[in-house]
Amino acid sequence: MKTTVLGYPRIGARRELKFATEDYWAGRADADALAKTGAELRAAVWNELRDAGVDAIPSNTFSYYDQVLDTSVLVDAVPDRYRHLTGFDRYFAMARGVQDVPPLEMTKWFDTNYHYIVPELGPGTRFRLAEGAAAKPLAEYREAKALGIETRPVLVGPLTYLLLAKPPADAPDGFRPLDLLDGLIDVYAEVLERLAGSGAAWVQFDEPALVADRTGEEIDALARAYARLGRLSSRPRLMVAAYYGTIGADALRTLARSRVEAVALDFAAGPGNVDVLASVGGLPRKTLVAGVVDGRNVWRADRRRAKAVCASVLGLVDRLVVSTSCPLLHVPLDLDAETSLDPGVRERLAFARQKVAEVVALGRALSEDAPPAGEAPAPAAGKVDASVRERLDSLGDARRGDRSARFAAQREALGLPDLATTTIGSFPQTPEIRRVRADRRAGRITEEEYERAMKDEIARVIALQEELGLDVLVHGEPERNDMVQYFAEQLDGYAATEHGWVQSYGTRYVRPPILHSDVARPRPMTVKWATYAQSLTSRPVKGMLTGPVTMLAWSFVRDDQPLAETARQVALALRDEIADLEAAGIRIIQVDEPALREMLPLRDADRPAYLEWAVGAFRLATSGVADTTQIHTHMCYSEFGEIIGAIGELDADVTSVEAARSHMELVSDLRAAGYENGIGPGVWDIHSPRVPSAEEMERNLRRALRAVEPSRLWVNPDCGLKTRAYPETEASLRNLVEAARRVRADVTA
Ligand code: THG
Ligand code: ZN
Repeated sequence: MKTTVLGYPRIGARRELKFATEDYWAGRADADALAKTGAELRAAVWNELRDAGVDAIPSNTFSYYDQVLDTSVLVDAVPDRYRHLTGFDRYFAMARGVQDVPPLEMTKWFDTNYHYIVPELGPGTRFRLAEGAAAKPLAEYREAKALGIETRPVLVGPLTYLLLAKPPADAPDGFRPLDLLDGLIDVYAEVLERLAGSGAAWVQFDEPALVADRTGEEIDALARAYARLGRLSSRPRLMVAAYYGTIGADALRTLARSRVEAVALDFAAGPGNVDVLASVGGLPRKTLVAGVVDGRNVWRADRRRAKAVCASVLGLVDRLVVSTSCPLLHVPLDLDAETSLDPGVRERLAFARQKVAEVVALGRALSEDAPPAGEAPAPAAGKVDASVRERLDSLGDARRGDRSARFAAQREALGLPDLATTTIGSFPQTPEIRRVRADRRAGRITEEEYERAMKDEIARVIALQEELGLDVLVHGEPERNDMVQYFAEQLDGYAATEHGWVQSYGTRYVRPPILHSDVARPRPMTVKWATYAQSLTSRPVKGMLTGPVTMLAWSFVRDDQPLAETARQVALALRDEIADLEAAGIRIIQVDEPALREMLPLRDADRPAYLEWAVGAFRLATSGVADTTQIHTHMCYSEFGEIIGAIGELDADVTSVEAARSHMELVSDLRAAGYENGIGPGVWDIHSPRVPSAEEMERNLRRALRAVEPSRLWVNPDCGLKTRAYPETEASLRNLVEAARRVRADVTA
């Protein structure tokens, strides 16, 4: 049976793309040097896939920043503010902005931890095929061909591209990017004709938008788009890939009736695809590209299960091709690069390189002439911790007592003023702090020296906050790199990688930890730092933790038990940590859930169940404390939409949110959704180096006071300060405290 993969990591084994790009940005290297690194990385991937024995090799899966941005450049959807620039400078300006020109918006790609650059499409947008290197799918196809490798160019599908786009702020009401479909199809048609002219036999259109709920109108657009492309007299064969979930029956029926020659479905994230396929009568006369090797997670494939899926759909299609479930963009490149993984964990894992080998092996095993082979054993399951399971069984559904009783108890115990001031947790991570952490990792300093340096930094940050006059202090988190990584390193059941980088956006990558077994907390994780900070001041110091949902969202998670169960195990570890913090005299504890919204399922029907376990896990973590202990949470986005009701259900005593850019609207939105506890709408947008004036923050606070009483209004920046520098941090916090004082004087007068 033939084999393919839908895409491959593009960043290089040693993150060559990151360093080449950042060198270009810093002026340390020119455009030719960056282009040369790009060409080397592309050639390495094509050669690797060919040598591994993959039958159909994709191209145009490379990107200097993001494949959606590449598409905008391909079809010349370039807003006027970037048109004075050319080449890489135009491209990167769209992604990151330049002096006075803001970048395009960036947002999360479906339910992954990858972020794309949002196309800005208005009524005036005129699509046109770009020339030269900007016509990237053509250029890459020819580049591979010149190396003797035949490839299948990958394009962002027209429907998905338009559904991900947003109109500019000045577009007339009612305008939708989808209105631009016909013009976009003209350009895609030209791309197909040129690819055919160059000899391309196939193209792949990525349409992950088809695994979310779609309206009848959107399905009509899908039908129209592929009908027009299908009718072209000179074109490659068309494969439409719908990954990250189960395709809608109406979408699949539309594709089944179209002239598209192949459909790729995701049998890892979308087990429902077998039924949908049967319900529409299969894909007679078409090829099914069966995504049976999970492209989103790091587990070795269960060969028997993969074969069973293939067998169950064989009769429904004309031809079957074995594939990964989605592009391999979301997994690290190579397990062999890891030297210190526990062998019991390692044998359960497969990264991108290993997944390619799995696809090839499956293809061979499924070939009719393959000799019957001894079945590889199914991958082992995670280690069970009986005491964790027993405790979780006995805890059941945990929640805190009456919220107004808690409010009164905390007023009394903490003695905080109205409009209490605080920060979100981290303080600037100076080069010196990063160096101390690196020195410790490399063994250049002793554990005592490391601890001394961290304590000195904590003391400095506490003194600064006292001097600024903040009411609730933080220790500043100098000991933490990535917060999820920091906690994962200290929990049983989690493994860390050395080189397992995955692109998050542009040149920013993360190394998600691997949650492989039952989670337990062998010892306290943050108590030492928090109590040291508290020993230096009489004001309350907040303990800082990362919530269960975020701990899962930014990790590779087990697939041998429901996510909800894993979430409860993480929650139990946090519950114990919170109990230890409380016992050590920490009176306020913040449990951040920045990823609560990110994990929201793509389909409406799946959302209530998700929110139920997500909220339940948060409550399990936070409900063990006395009424006098105050629980805070923090979320870093301004569009709450679907989850606004769930915020109230979390039942934190105080919730801080990003609100600086939306002018405090969120405060009344939260109240309208029934949220009655404390609110800290960020009054300083920390994503920009700008120092907001006291007057500006004062205005924001007065606006917020229209929806919330002074005793429940908190004054804080809208996110942690680790990416900021000290000069703007001090100046902004000084203004923040001043703004709170002025408004407080008025409301208490
Ligand atoms: N942690 C994790 N996932 C995340 C975020 C996070 N996903 C969403 C959002 N935050 C993504 N944002 C970033 C921001 C910065 C970086 C990565 C993702 C970053 N990475 C460093 C780099 O690529 O140079 C490496 C960091 C490191 O050494 O670990 O700066 O906060 N898990
Ligand atoms: Zn934040």
